[in-house]
Amino acid sequence: MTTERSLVLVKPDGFARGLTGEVLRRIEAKGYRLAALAVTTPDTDRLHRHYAEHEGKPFFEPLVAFMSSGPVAAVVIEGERCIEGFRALAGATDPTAALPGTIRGDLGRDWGEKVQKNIVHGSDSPESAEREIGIWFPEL
Ligand code: DAT
Ligand code: MG
Repeated sequence: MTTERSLVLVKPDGFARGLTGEVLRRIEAKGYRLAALAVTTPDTDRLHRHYAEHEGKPFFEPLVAFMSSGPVAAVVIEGERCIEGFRALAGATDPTAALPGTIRGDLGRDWGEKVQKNIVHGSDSPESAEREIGIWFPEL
């Protein structure tokens, strides 16, 4: 058994479209537990820390601007290999290329040159998950 935690975000596009429930439904239907849940409009300082690995890339500032444009749902999920499992549920980064059956493939579409709307974020490794959970839920 490898019980893990992962940090999931329902991004401003998904939140504004009322897809938070649908994302949570898929997480729970898979069998992962919700360990923490908060709705917040993140400030740019938090997003610079969250996306530190992408600092300096051409899409970094547009990404931070998009992510701070409205409320997001921040969720800590728990379960057996849930980091890899949620990434599989989310699908490929580009929602047009993401396979049907995935969150991004079923529900996403828009991938502009600057603003990317791919509905969800999910941690990509145990190290990222613990780092990101610390940014969004310092009390955990
Ligand atoms: P993921 O969210 O699938 O983990 P990532 O960590 O590589 O993808 O990138 C974080 C976010 O940045 C991604 O959800 C959307 C945006 N992004 C990534 N690559 C991009 C690119 N080449 N052009 C524009 N935006 C990009
Ligand atoms: Mg990533």
